[in-house]
Amino acid sequence: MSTQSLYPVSPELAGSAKINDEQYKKMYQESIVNPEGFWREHGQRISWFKDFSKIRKVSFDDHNLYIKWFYDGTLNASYNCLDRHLEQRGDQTAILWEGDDASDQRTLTYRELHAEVCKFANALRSQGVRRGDVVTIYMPMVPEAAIAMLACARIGAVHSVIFGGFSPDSIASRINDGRSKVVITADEGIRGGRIIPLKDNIDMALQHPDVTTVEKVIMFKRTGNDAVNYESGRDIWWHDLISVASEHCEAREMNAEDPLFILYTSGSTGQPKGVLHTTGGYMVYAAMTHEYVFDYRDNEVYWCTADVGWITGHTYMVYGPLANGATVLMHEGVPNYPSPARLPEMIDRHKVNILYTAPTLIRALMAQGKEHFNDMDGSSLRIMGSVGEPINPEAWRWYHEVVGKEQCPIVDTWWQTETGGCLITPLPGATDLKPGSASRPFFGVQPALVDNMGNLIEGAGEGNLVMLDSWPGQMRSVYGDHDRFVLTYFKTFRGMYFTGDGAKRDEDGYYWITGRVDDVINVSGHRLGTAEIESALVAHESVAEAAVVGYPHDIKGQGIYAYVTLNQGIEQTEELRQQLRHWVRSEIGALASPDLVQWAPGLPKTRSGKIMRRFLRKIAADEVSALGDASTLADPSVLDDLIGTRLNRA
Ligand code: 6R9
Repeated sequence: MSTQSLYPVSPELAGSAKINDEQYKKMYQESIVNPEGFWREHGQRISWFKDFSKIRKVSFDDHNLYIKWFYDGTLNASYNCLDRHLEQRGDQTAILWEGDDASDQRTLTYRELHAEVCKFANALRSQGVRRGDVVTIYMPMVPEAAIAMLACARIGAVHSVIFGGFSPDSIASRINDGRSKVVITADEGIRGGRIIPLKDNIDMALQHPDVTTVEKVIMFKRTGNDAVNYESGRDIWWHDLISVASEHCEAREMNAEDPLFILYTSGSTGQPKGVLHTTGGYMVYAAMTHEYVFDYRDNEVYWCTADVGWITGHTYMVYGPLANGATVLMHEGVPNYPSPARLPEMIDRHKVNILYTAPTLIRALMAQGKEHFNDMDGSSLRIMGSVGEPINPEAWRWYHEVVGKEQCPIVDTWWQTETGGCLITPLPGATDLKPGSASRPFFGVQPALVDNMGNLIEGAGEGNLVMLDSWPGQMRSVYGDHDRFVLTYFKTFRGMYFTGDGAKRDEDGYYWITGRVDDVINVSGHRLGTAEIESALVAHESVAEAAVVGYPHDIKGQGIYAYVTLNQGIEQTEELRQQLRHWVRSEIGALASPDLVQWAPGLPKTRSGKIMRRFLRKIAADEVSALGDASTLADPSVLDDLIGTRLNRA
């Protein structure tokens, strides 16, 4: 890398930040050489009911796999986010909320948030929710989403948050997998001026014949639309429940390894899996990474634009910042609605110090022009973050220059639902930045690159990204299917955690994530399995076969390109193409709807019938001049046909 593309740590931050480069190197070294001592100390950053004496018990051996952290300690996650702050910062704002319509503003102090969580925790108990029960949360971005999560944690129930963009079918399979008895939702949500029929979606999901466990649906009144269905006996209004609930609710003493939540995420095969996180290690890791990665300081206003339905919304909007006593800005809508000026306006209105967002938003803002930022003061802003997908250097520079006025370091944080918190990330006072690189590992994290045979690659090079050892925030299992956990993450490369990503490492030891190496695509930072979309497509009566790949998309990072073979006698019409896009939207959710649908009379297959996706990826990317060796295809002529009718042309 040339030094021109290096953005060194500012002398001011090197002097004032919580961690400078020298400290980073020293602490990183210690975390690897003496993990027991390192984590014994840092485990203390959260409050324990009963202190731990055991630090870690880990084996990545696929025949005998176990991962435990702080495992004889007891604690409560909600206590850590609320009770322990009351004395010091009871009157400090915990959640600063702005509605989709900017005239809607609400604040909750730590004391108020604590009271609301206690009331709702009692309400959940009154509905029969017990320790270990899975509670499904399908909520808009309102403080009650966080209240619901923390209330579950308070009584030892396990929350399973479903992103508001998922369809009734997707909700049904998640409820079913978790065997939830209680669902928490709202009448409707509002996002970017559009109404989201949350309760209608839940009603439809519950009509699904497979869904038999749900007894109660708790509904928060957001819009107050009278037309929303209310089924007496099953449905209960949130406000009715809390109006009779006590503000006193002791936080339940949980073991460090008791489950805290499940979050569904897509992989390369099958249905989305329930990533299981436990309490102690997750909380330590969430709090610690939030403090160091954002150089978070007391009393700062911190804004994470992620939806609570994703892992970023869990770790860096709820658990990490609240454990650290931060003031969290929560926004109901999207940061570029009603215009791109919404983002700078919100930063100035709330004097935001730390902004954490996604490359797809930056690219969308970039496309709309920097003039929307002319009136921005921006002087409060100190640190900016990026997450969800690789950030291209152009977007990085635009973010740095236009949003950060060249004053704010960008932490490009690489991590996954499975990792619980950031694994590869710059630290603002320690890391010289290279646009496009997530840079170096966080404390205790041991990334490595391996070739396809599993051989370690030393020095500068490129390969599959793996982790050689555990960190406290690591997922512990796939809910209800531990074998799938072992198979998915620990069998590809024996004795290592496989991330599913590819990466390069440069001469300085910086990591550059190149993207997924499996059949997962990343659309606007949302993970989707191509297999899920394919199975939705083939479930349509007109479709015989489908293959889905990602292709480069200016705003979304990747778009969804579907090759569809229709059943005999079905006509290839524009109408059917639209129908299929809508079909996938209703089967999975709008985020999975294919951008491009190409009719494919045949798909490139080997003689044994395996679809050769690398050809399909190249055609979708409009890279047709060097397709590579097609001699193993059963019928190489299908390629000419697909190339001839390809849809994404320069
Ligand atoms: C936190 C989150 C995980 C996948 C991951 C990778 C991609 C996330 C990234 C990044 C490059 C970054 N990814 N952050 N790629 N640079 N800074 O996004 O979790 O939804 O599970 O997605 O996202 O491919 O494997 P999740």
